[in-house]
Amino acid sequence: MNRRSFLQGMAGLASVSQLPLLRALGAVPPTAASPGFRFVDVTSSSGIQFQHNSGAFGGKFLPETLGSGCAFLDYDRDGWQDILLINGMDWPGHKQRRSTLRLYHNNGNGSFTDVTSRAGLDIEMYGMGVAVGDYDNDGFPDILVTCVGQNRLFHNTGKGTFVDVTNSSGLGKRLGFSTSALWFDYDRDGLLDLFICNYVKWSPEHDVFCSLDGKHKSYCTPEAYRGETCWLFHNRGNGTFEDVTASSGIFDSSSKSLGVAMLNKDKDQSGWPDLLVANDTQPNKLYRNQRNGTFKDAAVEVGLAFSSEGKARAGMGVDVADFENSGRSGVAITNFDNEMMGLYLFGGRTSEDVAAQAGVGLASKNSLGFGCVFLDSNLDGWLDLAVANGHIDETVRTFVATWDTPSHLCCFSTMAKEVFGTSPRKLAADSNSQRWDAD
Ligand SMILES: [Ca+2]
Ligand SMILES: [Ca+2]
Ligand SMILES: [Ca+2]
Repeated sequence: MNRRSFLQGMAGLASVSQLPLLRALGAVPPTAASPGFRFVDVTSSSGIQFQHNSGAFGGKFLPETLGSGCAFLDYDRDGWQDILLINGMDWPGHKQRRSTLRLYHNNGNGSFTDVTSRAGLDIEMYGMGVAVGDYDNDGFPDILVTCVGQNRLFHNTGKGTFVDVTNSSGLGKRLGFSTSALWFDYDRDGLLDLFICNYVKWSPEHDVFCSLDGKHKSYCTPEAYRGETCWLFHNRGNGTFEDVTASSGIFDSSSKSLGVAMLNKDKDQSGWPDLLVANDTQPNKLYRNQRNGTFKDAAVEVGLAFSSEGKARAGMGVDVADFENSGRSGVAITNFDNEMMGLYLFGGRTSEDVAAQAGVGLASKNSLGFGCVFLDSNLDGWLDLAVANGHIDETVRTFVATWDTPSHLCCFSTMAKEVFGTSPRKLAADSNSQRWDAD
């Protein structure tokens, strides 16, 4: 069943008043055991006032269903992690307000100050994601913002400001619907290269009419659009990048990519990094680094491309970590509702999806997952998994009881021991983790 037929199927079910059946089938939030700690929302008390603008005006443009990313970065190198929040903007012809990304400086006392204008980032763009990396090795982190339209590269001057170097760096004159991006040094020359995920071929002029009821417009699933290749840019070391998408073997115009994560086989991160790309309604990719500037997709052989039923799921977010503390990598990939998350463990040349055994499968089946991250939320030495859930279309509210799905925090501490039978081995507290309040 594809996403559209699922949504239409749900519409059909609801039209014969079977919502109680949906609830009985498990479309209710799973009960959560107390993790033994609490998160407290300090957004407003810390001085952060941010509202995301998707530009939605009723036209139901596809990019409104995604976005947007954010990053912790210490842009001024004062030892305190600052916050960057990416934003969209109003669509052409429907301009009502100005909205930009926001950079918040960490004051070191639990509060933040909006320094967007001061930093030179008060620029409108339809932002989607962000990747932070020091591409010129001057010690100051630089910012790549993925966009609908033209992606933007901002060089950190080291004086609290940024300069848009998109065109001079060679990243200009490329319009797309970019989503996630990753800085990584695939050829190990000491210079960060740039991988950018693209979703589908879409523009306001080529928007497709999709409808759940045959009358009113709804958001299309990606199946309505052709895919688009991801991009790989090699860092030349002189402030410019070379597009090596084709020569590196990355080119694939069938992909509809939303998430990317680096997979490093060596624990000390000194190896040749591979890439994992989560694709929406298309097979996921595992780009194996051939150590000669090229990559080879091994997702099908390894068993990451499809679900265990052989279906391409709606891959969204992806994260990689050794969540077993066993020395082997694990991968989490979020998917659409009515699809479980993928939770893969590598063993030899293949991987196994252990989502169901690990308790993540059923817990995630009725929710639509977007971003996900492994984190040790209670510092017990075991990585937990946090998943941001949502939905793409408020029309679904009528049909699906889990429209307002809460985000998931799945505690793997218990699972690793009980399900995988591994002996508890504590990880040292990660001094490099991004703790903004330094406690
Ligand atoms: Ca700082
Ligand atoms: Ca830099
Ligand atoms: Ca490099």
